[in-house]
Amino acid sequence: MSQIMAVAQLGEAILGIRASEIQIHELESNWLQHLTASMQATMLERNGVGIAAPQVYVSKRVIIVASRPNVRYPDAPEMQPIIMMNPVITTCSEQTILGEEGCLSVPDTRGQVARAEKITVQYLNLQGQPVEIRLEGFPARIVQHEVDHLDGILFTERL
Ligand code: K2U
Ligand code: ZN
Repeated sequence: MSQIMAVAQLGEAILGIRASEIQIHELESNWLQHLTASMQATMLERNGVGIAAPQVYVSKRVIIVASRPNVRYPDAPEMQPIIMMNPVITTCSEQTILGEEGCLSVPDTRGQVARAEKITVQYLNLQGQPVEIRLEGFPARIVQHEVDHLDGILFTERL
């Protein structure tokens, strides 16, 4: 049963610290399943295209990436939400692209942020298996925005 969680707002300490890695023994645990289900419910409730655990007051390296077409990115791909544990961006294209971003933790603020156009990201899935994928465009932007959250960085610091 997943519930909608409160979302930490700009200025709250949890958004400014580095989140801790998920330990192997935590994978496939009940609380992690509940956390990710509740993160997803909260993200959808707030019309987000991504969310990071620190935003729901859990300082752990867990993110959800869920690109879908929206008013700012009408040609964004519709993708199944990807749950990533301990994500690491292993390659970044030299080319960056400016794009509009917002944040569930920074209400009523939008800004142009330069992000790498293409990235490779390695992570553990909920089954604890290592996965490596290449992303570009809006999904790549979302991953970079969410991994920033895990490192205590908000998009407003990149404007
Ligand atoms: O992490 C969050 O606060 C969720 C953001 C994710 C995001 C990442 C990159 C670019 C834009 C947003 C929310 O989805 S904010 C709502 C939103 C959705 C689409 C485009 C812009 C803002
Ligand atoms: Zn954000």
